[in-house]
Amino acid sequence: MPLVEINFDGIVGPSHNYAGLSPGNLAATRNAGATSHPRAAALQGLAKMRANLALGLTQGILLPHPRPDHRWLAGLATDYADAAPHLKAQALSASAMWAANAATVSPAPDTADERCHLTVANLGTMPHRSHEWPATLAQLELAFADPAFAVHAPVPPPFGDEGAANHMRMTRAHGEPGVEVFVYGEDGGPFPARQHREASEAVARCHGVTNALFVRQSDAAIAAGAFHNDVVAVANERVLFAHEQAFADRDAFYADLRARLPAVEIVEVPANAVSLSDAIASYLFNAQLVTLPDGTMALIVPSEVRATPSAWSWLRQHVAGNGPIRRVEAVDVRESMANGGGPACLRLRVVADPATVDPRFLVDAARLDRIAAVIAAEWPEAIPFDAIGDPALLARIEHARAALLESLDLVGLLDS
Ligand code: SUG
Repeated sequence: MPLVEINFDGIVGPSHNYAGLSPGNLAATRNAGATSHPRAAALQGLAKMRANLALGLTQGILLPHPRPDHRWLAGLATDYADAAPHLKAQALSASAMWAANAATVSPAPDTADERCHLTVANLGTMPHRSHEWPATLAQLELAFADPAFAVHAPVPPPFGDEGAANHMRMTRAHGEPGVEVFVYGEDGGPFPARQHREASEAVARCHGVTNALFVRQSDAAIAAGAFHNDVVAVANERVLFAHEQAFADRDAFYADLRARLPAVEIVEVPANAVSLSDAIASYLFNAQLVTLPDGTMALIVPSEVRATPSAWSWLRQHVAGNGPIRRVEAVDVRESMANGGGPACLRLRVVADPATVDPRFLVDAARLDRIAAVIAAEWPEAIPFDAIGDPALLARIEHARAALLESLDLVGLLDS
């Protein structure tokens, strides 16, 4: 079977809540203290996967992590009952749902040894995300155990690595060699730059990427709330869809890209059509740009784009014209969006032969139905912020995850 793009979506965990843990992520800080709806959140994620299957795309899943993370708390010489409130919230976060931050992926055609390499992200900048990597590593080692893959442990701190959210792979077609664009930020603005150049370079070396570009994110984008590059740019095959103010030196970047991939099509949205602030509020670029089975491209956007007049009217004009995006699908992932996670954040792209992936991590409509039934029965309906320390809630969260792993024949992951 040829190499295809598989989107692995993180299933929203039963502890999904709004604790405002990510400075620089405007949606998350704005919604701090709100009541979350884990069941609706997870079902919205499943509906997105169902819609992608209906478009003819190949779909995979990644599972919620054990929460609260007792192992992490033990490393801090405490336990959940005694932990300070901020540690409680950090230990309970369901942030592993944003699978674009799970790892950086270099497909086989891009690497020196022609294996698909995955490096788990250390997510070292935000405390609540810094303890995701051991459970991510365990899952990826299981899902990608085939010799077609090489799964690597994270780059060591202090070099922050946020995974595929700061990485764009461009190529004429998924199965052909590509240019890998690693986007990093520089500290100095009001919010942390989460992706460090040293980490991007280490990942590229570790993967044996033969054609890598290192591009600096603009300070203006980070300051406006683009805490990851995928909030202001997305690429698929030969198409780069980006905001005019996404990169520090866009002319140099575009020239490098054109030299390495002459077929590249750059679709740039000017700031006078969609401001950075509208781009970030709507998550226009945090979209899944995908190639459909007929070879045309579709953009899967959050429904918030439809509610943002500048972004929606730009998209309508593009589709009516001759641009490469031929179709737009809006999906409702509102619960995730309220924590700053759009459709693109929820998925990790892996270009591979699906036959080499552990089938327990791939889904069809019937398997999604089974997952939906567990979620409907077990996930908490709502988590008011002040319930975060409630022992009954914790027991429910742990039981819900165990029920899901059991139904997917993945109980081996219970403790990791
Ligand atoms: O890291 N939100 C995530 C959102 C990640 C989005 N991912 C991509 N852009 N690829 C983050 O900021 C909020 C959790 C809280 O505040 O409780 C959070 O972690």
